Amino acid sequence: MFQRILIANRGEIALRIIRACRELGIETVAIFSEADRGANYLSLADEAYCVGPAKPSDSYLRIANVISAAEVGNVQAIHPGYGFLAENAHFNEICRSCNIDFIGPSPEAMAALGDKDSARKMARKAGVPVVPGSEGLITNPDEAVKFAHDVGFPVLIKATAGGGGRGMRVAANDLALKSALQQAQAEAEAAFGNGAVYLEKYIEQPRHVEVQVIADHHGNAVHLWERDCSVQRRHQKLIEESPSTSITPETRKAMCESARRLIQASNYTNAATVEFIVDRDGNYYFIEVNARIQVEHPVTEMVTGIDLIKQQIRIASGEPLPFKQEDIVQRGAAIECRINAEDPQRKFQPSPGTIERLIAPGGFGVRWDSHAHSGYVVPPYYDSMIGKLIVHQPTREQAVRTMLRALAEMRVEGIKTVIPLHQEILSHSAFADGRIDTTFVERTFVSE
Ligand code: MV4
Repeated sequence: MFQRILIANRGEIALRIIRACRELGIETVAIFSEADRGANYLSLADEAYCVGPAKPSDSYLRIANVISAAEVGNVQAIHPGYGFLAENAHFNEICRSCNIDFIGPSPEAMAALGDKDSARKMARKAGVPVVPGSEGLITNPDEAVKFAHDVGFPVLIKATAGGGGRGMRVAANDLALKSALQQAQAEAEAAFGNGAVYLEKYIEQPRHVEVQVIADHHGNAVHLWERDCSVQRRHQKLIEESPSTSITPETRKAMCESARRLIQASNYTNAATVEFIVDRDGNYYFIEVNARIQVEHPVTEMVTGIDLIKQQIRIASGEPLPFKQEDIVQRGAAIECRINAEDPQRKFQPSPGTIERLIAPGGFGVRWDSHAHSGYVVPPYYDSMIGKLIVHQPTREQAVRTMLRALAEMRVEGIKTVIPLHQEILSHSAFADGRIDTTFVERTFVSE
């Protein structure tokens, strides 16, 4: 097992990893930007080094600075958290060349599944349903039109280097497709340095269901069931839950086993999330793999009782998985609300500044993962999430009630948050009935 690791991240996930390490008896080295200097969670690490100015590209994303901190801090491994360098195969490779274990997949597996076209091919090979679409990359307009006629309009153009909704374009007819194709290629080239695109049939009002998988270095891969992330706005998830209300028990089994098979067939190790969309007829289709721990991992931890961060660290240090697939039970219902410093009344504009007063909820079935506190200053430079409120109860109905009780207890003064929106969503009959898809928030709570 490692004696000392560096956490290449900030905020709640840095704190989450520090906590796991403390319980494992592992020393931690934190990093911070000038904007995060003096933050309380940093004092829970054994050491902390400044990696540069506030701007992410000058600090948390600056590979040379992060590696320098790891060398000075004399660590054996780096946990990247989510965002920043977490899915950067180049950084991953540099860690390897510096003899530092990257707590995540190999650079090769990361690159292979990070490229959407290559991930799609691997999914097909592993017998996982993918959205009907082009066999591979699309290079000319005639090819695009041919595939669109095969699968039917509307179609979606996706950048193979994109992800999380970036680099997508819908087209409804031949003419629109030809011009959208050119635009999509140019945009992808500018945004990702890779203009390659492929086509999929456009699935209308899909639900977003993803499967957590972990794999060790001994050929074992298990899934930890699914999370439903359909409650989102502009590709920003707001609420995640497990189990999903969008699928039947048969679909759940098939989808989770599909995800596990894909990860195992890809020689992938550590934590992965396999994303699917579910159409209105209940068919599920693979869309992409996220090669990192995700924000919403606590939902899975609550229903399975498995600490995913500790498992990531144990896997990276070479330990075999301590359980088999049949040991992993999805018990009860868990829901997570992301608490963002944003003003839902002003188009979700970021609301940074001083939290004058913060009172976090507690009690049976309530978990609060956050680095924030009374007097904490939310910096304007990073993601606006100040914490995650997670509940776990025997049934979904009870979990909703506990979440509403916890949200009502919570006090955040000095900044705006999305708490009022969460209260509206959780009180809505469509949410209670599980009638939610990825368009629900924008259709129901317009605030343009
Ligand atoms: C789709 C789709 C409809 N049809 N693919 C958006 C994020 C990226 N991971 C894939 N996404 C989508 N792919 C086809 N063929 C609709 C979406 C989509 C979406 C997916 C998951 C969660 C939220 C979403 C919001 C809008 C669109």
